Amino acid sequence: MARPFVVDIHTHVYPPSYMAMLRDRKTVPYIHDPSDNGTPRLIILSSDDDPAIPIDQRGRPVDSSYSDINVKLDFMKKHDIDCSVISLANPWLDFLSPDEAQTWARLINDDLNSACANVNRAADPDNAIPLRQKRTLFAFGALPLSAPTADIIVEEIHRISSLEHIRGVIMGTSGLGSGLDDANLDPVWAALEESQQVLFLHPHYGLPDEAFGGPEITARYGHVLPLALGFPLETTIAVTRMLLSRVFDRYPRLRILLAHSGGTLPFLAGRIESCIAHERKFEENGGDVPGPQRSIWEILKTNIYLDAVVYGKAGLQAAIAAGSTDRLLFGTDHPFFPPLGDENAKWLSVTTNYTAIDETFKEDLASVAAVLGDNAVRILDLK
Ligand code: 5CU
Repeated sequence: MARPFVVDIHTHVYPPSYMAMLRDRKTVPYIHDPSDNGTPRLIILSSDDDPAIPIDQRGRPVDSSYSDINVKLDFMKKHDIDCSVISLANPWLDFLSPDEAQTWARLINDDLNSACANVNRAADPDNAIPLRQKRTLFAFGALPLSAPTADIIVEEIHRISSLEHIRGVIMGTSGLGSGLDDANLDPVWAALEESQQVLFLHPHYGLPDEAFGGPEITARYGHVLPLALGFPLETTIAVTRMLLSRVFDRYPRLRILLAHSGGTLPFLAGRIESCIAHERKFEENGGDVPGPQRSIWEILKTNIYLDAVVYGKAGLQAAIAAGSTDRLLFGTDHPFFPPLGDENAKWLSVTTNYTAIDETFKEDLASVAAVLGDNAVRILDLK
């Protein structure tokens, strides 16, 4: 039987222009070049910028895997990935001043589109080879969320709809700065719905250190608490705020891909639904605030797609039970979570996700193929 076609929909880059911008900065997010010419350090999470840690050791090493498309292609080859839908990594353009957001969004989106075009042209100069027989790239664009008006964001959504290799947008949970239940985001939801672009929703901000016992405790365990728990809860909270503010009632055709299998959303959906059903504030229960009209269960099956970046069968089963097999998409989170030992080895962060898919579907090879690539081809219209 032929090997399944594999699409990685969760794989990040910092284009060289973005790396240069981070190098010019001295506050998070920034890149620090050690004075001894050692490997540059990437300081992107607020917990990375701990003044108690010498600056040459803060954050994490940032090598060419973050920005060099050839390194991405090598990684794809090594892990049998045929097609990647690359996206700018966090914190995207969130931190830019209002006057520079639009320029950077255009630059980054054009850079991403050209990077895909160059790779795709090199793989198939005459565009004659079927998608499944070559190694290709597509991309999610970035949005100028700090722009002075929502019109600028809407304009970029429409502009990138016509870029050949862009297949949606990636966005964090802060929205315009006040979260995703902000009514000022309505024009953005409307534009995404109208263009039917997939919104890849990804965490960055995590939870305050206090949620983990304070900054000392967070620092004691490195990235484990912010990444293992802060990221998934951030996503869960963001989507729940969208639900409660009735975004999905107003924009019932939104298409949202949630990172890390939806954080904890599949597992907590029943509890969220139950708390809504028992909330006296809502009109349905005698209060004066309109509550959400569509259930989270329905939204999980109609508006939401989940990636399969959850590193275990239990998480995948929750994602399938709450969503469905045909809405689940393979991803790697490259270049984050590289091997800490032998750098030539296959990445544990990738093989664990492959194994979880195999263990979940066993002999059901059609479902394996769907999650590994066929769903992405259909949902993102890859061709
Ligand atoms: O390791 C990390 O900090 C991250 C990150 O920042 N973004 C991401 O997508 N994955 C892991």
